[in-house]
Amino acid sequence: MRTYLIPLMLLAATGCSTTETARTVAVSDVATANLVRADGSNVGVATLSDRSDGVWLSVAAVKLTPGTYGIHLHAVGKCDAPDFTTAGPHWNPAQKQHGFDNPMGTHAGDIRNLVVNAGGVGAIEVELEGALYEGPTGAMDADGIALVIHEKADDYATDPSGNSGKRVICGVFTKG
Ligand SMILES: [Cu+2]
Ligand SMILES: [Zn+2]
Repeated sequence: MRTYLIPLMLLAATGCSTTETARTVAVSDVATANLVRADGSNVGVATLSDRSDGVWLSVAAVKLTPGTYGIHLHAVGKCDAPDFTTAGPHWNPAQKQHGFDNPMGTHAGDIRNLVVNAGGVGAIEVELEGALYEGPTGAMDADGIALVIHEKADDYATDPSGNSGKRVICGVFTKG
């Protein structure tokens, strides 16, 4: 009888320690972006969420070449192929310089490099600290916002673009 009780107690303790606490996050609005290459092929999706705990960006991209790539929010919601220059510079409502390692940085649109695994999948979820979702200085302002993935890694220092090369993938965020 006694040897039978011990494993039951252990099970109960394990059950308690692995129970996840549900965290309530209110979402006011979500904007989504289809991520496309210059040839129009779709490689994934990004979302911008206006949440009670901040503005969050999530990206899930597939069919990419394994590696590390610069990824930013660019100031204009316009992705004209083939070079996607219509997306404008990095989103920068606070008039800062580029880069996490730049003492004069960073742009609100600066994001840590996207690491694409051996299966060709690159995914992130990050809080855009201090960012506003909408309004004149918000992400979803009058001229919108776009996500851009580049041909090489961001060096986190070179102003204004992190020396990450060509714009390879682009997506315009739209509400709803
Ligand atoms: Cu960029
Ligand atoms: Zn930047």
